[in-house]
Amino acid sequence: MLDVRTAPAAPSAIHRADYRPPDWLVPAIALDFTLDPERTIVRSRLEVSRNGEHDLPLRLAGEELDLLSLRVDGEPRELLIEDDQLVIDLTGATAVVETEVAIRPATNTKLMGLYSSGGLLCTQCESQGFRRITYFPDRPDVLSKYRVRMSADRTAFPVLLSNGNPLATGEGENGTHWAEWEDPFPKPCYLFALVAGDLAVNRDSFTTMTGREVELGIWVREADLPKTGHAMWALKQAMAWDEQAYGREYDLDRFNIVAVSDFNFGAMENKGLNIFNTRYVLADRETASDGDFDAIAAVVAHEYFHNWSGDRVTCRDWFQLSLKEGLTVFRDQSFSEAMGSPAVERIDQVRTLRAAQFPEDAGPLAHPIRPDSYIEITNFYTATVYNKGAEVIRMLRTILGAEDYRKGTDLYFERHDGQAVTCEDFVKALEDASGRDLTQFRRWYAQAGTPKVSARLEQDDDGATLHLSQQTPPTPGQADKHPVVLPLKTALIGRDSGRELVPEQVILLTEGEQSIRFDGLTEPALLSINRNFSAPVIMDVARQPGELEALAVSDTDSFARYEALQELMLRELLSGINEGPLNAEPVIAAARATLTSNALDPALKADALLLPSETMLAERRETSDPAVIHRVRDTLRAAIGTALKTELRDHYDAASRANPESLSGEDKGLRRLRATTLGYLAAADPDLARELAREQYESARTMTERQSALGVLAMLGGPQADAALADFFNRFKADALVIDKWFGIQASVPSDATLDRVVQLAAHPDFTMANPNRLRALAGSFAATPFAFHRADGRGYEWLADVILKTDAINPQTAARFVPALGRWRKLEPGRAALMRKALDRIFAQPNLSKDVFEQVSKSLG
Ligand code: B3K
Ligand code: ZN
Repeated sequence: MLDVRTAPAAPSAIHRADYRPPDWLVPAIALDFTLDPERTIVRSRLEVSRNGEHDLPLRLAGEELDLLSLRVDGEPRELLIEDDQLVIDLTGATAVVETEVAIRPATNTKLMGLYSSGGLLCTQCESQGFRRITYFPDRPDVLSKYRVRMSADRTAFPVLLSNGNPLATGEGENGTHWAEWEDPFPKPCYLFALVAGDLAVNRDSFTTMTGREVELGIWVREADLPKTGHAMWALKQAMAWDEQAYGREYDLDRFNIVAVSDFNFGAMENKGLNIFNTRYVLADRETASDGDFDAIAAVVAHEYFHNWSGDRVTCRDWFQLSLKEGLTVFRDQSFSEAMGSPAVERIDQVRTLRAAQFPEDAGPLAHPIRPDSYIEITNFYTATVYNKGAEVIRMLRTILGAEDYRKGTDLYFERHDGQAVTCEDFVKALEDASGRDLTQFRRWYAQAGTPKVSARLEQDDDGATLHLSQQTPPTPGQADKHPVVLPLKTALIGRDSGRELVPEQVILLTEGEQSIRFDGLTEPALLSINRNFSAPVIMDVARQPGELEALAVSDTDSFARYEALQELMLRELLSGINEGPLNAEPVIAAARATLTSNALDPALKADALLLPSETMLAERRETSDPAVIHRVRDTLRAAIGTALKTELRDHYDAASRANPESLSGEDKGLRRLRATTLGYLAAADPDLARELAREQYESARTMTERQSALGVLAMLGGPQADAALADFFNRFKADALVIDKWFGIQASVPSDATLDRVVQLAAHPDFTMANPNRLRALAGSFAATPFAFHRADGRGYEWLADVILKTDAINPQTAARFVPALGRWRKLEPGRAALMRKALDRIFAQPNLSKDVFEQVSKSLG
């Protein structure tokens, strides 16, 4: 007998080159929801129109929908479902298509479509969640005007919100009520949103630059209302900044934000109704750290800025995701720079890029900011599309200059308002407005991998010649790379005087190799290059002994000063890791000069003193043993801590003057410096640090102080750690976001014992895989702690593989986010590499993997 069983077909890839415009458009849609967590009925009425000359049927995507009825122009139709699509033959140029479906929000654990979270009903549609609500051509280039009616039980769901402006409300039968909303702006279905629940509101208003009054609302659980002030402040700042920096005015009468506790990522820019992870809304001094406050302002601004870069002008297809995400990240970064210290912000941005994006660009999942293919688009919400995408926009601004860049974005918004467009359309608008040729620049959209740039300044009697070269290593599917356009902000600093001998200029490196001549130098010069990290590259600069130390105190660019000390530390650490000499003296001297400098503010000192991360060190080597990296880094940390103990202690004590009520750069910087100095003291003198941390924990007036003290105590271990962890838990047990910290801190301890602790914590009554924040706090923190995760016995990998498999069964999108941690095996010594591969193989062998996990695992094995 023939065995007809075959392995399930591997999910297939979708290619950018296969894009075709939609066969049918949907200019208008009316939705009617009878809301109930157990069974919600969705009636939809689509006005469809044929797009061009063809006789193709209308195809509507649907997923996990129970189709109850279908009518076309009022007449019932037979149901024809092919591959999750409802296929409808239509004869005329237009038609009215009505469907009725039932869905089950209460059991929707994927958190895509309409789902239930802490008694609320809410939606998440980007990228392809709308098809889990109703049958629809679920693609971003189909733009429709939405009219939405919702009815629900009045007691359980007193508040009913959707996109746009409210039209009417009323009472229904059996204790129900209803509301109608209308959004006048055509939008793709991924921007649809609805929220129903028992919510309280922080209301405020904003007057736009043309004098229109916008009603603002931040909707949360009643008890959380006092924690919404910072998000509201940030929203109003962001609205004003976007008017001034980009000429963008808000366009509806209402702008609402809702916070929900079960959310797959940070927040979502639905038109007029942003839905947020509570983590990026709720904050007060006792429960949120300075980092949390800053992240809230950045995310609130980011989602608000999407109103123009994403909503008014949207993406033609998902390959263009960086069109809205890269641009919007760049916009939120610029906003944060304007609100705080530009140098501190830039250092943070670069640290994130190096920690998350450079490894991605160097690994099996490398892809250009505009990918060419995907199996599951959700896997492409990456640091590459977002953060490298933002770097690409930043470079465009550097190349064009602020004025032409602004002309370009003005033209882009004006030309494409109401359209779904491509990255090419954006570049073209900048090109047209500035008159600059950006042909070669476009390679940034197509080519993956982080360019490596070598620089050497050759001095002679008349001046100096700067020799530059660039090279991008091969990435999967892209063996040959071409030179890209690199704007390198460069200056020459007098070695003796510390003056700028050659003031900052932008050198455009466009060739594989290039030389630049500087004449008439009056003294030996130090090369200050890629100032403010003007290009997202790995620099390799030929340095004479003493140069980095000199730049670390005298460079006229704050970022470059930071970078000089980082580079000095990096070189010593790499020498130690390569079993060469680890000479701590130059680093100690430079660290001392930084710590005691009068010219640096506390935040810059705190940043500059932090050693390069273990991940960054691993990135700089072909393969490595994480235990060796950890040991060498710890050795240098202890050496610095011991040599500078007095200065560190003085700064630690002095930094306690930070005003707990204040979020100024100075006060945040002092708190940051306190954390950095305490970290060094912990490496040098654990007993002293334990005592300081205990005192700091007990007298903490802010979460910033309490959290950093707890982190140090947990790292040092012992009864003090247990006592503080128990206190922290009891103090904050009612606050989910703080309990996430409690899980995260314990999972981040670089110790052999961490895995066992993590296993115990996974059995804690407050742990659940169903809540992405909680899961990330435990599994994400653990996987991001190299020494704990990369155990020589491979148990860390096995544990994470189990988490991925279990999570995949309930929430594939979130499960797939953990796979990249297992994709780094090529960078590990052979023993760990084999164990990591084994964990990946085990995942891959499971039947019924989601597309999300399948794609990430198959590419990681690659
Ligand atoms: N656009 C959303 C991200 C949606 C992720 C979907 N998998 C949030 C943001 O980038 O603003
Ligand atoms: Zn975004």
